[in-house]
Amino acid sequence: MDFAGHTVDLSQPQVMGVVNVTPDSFSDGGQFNRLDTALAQAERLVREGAAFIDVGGESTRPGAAEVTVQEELDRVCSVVEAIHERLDVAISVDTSTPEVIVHTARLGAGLINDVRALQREGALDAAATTGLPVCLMHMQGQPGTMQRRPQYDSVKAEVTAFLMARVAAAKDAGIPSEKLILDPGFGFGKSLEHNLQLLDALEQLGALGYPLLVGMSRKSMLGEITGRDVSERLPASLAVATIAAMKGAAILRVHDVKETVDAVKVVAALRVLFNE
Ligand code: 7PJ
Repeated sequence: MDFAGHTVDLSQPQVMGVVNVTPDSFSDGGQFNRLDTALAQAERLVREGAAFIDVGGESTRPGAAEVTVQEELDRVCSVVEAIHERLDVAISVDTSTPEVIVHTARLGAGLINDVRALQREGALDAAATTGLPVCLMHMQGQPGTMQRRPQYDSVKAEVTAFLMARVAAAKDAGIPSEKLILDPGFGFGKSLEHNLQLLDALEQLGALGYPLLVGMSRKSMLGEITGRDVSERLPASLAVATIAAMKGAAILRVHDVKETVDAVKVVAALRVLFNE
């Protein structure tokens, strides 16, 4: 698939490295310092083998506060521009905001990664205008409250129905289906059991015919399983990344790129052997 001039082979599992430009990750503030730190982090992740760098300026962690459009533009645009100028990598922008979609596309972004699946007013048209690929993710509820009491009759059926409805909406807006990537949204309005049911059903989600992006790196579901604090979730993150890659995930969104690249190399080697 083409991401603004960067071709990435999605028939093999690829790694997307996360670069957060939210105040919680850059608490000492200052625009230059923030840009510098983000760029250094992106450089390292590319060296470690990331096919994508995902830049996000809105914290979507459970309980996070909302940011204004201007604040999000300020945080994200300079980072996207700097990565585009200096690094040879596909840039993903983790945003739901039409203005951010349009501006970052002009600055070199290659993928729109929207945890709200282009449901914000104007987002479908903004994304269609850019001509870029889009990742549509499922979320139940809103970031501030989504983990309070997530409920489904069948999480697999509901996530599938939601994603197919968003695919239809994207196509209606003029985004061709070849440019769509789907994500069940691990941790976004889901209990541990919901997350595990979705991980188990990943192959069936893949059978919908769209590349899958999955993000489970360091998430609280892994804390629930292992009892580990966020700083000690690398082994569990590698386990779920490996499982997802074996079940056909195309893109693994992670914080620990170097380690995850090794894990997916093992999966890819096995796949070559069996000619899948
Ligand atoms: C995801 C994301 C994810 C996609 C975040 C965190 C929360 N985008 N952005 N999928 N998670 N597509 O990293 O803990 O799972 S932010």
